[in-house]
Amino acid sequence: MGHQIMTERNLGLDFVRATEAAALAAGRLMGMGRPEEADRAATEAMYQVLNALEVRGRVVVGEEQKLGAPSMLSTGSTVGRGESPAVDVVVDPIDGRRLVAQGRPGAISVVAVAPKGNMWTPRPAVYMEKLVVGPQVAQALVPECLDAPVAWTLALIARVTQKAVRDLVIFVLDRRRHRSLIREIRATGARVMLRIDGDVAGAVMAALGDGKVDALMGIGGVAEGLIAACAVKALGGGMLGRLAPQSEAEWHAVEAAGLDMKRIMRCEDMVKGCDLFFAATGITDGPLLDGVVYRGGWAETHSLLVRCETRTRRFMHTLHQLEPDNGNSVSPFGG
Ligand code: VTB
Repeated sequence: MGHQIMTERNLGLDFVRATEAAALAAGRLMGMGRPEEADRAATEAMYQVLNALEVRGRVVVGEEQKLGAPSMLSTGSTVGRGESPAVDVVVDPIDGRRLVAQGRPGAISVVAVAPKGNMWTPRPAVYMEKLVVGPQVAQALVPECLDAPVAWTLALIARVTQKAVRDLVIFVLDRRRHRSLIREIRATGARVMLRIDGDVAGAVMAALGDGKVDALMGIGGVAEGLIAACAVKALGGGMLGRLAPQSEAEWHAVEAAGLDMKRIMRCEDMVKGCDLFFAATGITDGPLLDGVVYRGGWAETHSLLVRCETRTRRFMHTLHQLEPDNGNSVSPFGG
């Protein structure tokens, strides 16, 4: 059974090497103003590690639709050299490539993995609406929260966490489409954490429930949404999601594919069961994870690996020996 195989071998530890490799490759391009190049380097490094694993993996949703170019980790790509276990993977070699290119905080590399068939396949959708909260609020989260006035949802979060509304911090992507959302949040007195990219990290911070970020709200990428659902589930947080096409072409493609745009999904609708791992490595320093540091022959990474079944959260600080000539990791597979 996939379930036992996944946990017996603790696949998560294999997968965190993929996010480390991607971060080590992307970190070299921090602040260089070349987002596509950073993305290519991270994707290639991640692919190499994933492809060397003893799994039969399939990427359920890539970012090619949004980025307009296919990669080795596009939707439907296969990874791994094993026959089993058969797994679904969802990856984002860089969540926040503009953050990397501009040397801004908060870029991370992420992977989530579950037994084959357990992940929602939202293709050809590109955008979705998301609401993420921590474990304390998860039980109180109701589908109405997605359509209710923001003040109502924030009052609910405040009540459950025993905070005042003005104590709350809400993560929102800085986009024109979020203007009225941001206005509504501010009108309640709650505070807004605006970021130009990186809503997977925002979702993870909200789901951690440590009180620093109380919720994530707004519309972001579908791939990031599915990864977030995996992370949130593994962390015991709560999430609501709904497809939110941002162009006529996307709307028609989603409709033609028979996907339900009205359906409000919870984590369980996006990823089944709890045989699930989420791994993330910091690329640039951020509130969730520190970024990559290079020191001549060595590089340091900081990662988070969450296993859903046991809710174990491993925070890993790893030293990687680098090749003297090219400054890459000694092992092409991330050490
Ligand atoms: C978000 C953000 C990502 O895409 O999901 C965003 O977290 C949504 O798309 O880092 P738009 O940028 O088109 O608004 C990213 O920015 C990655 O592309």
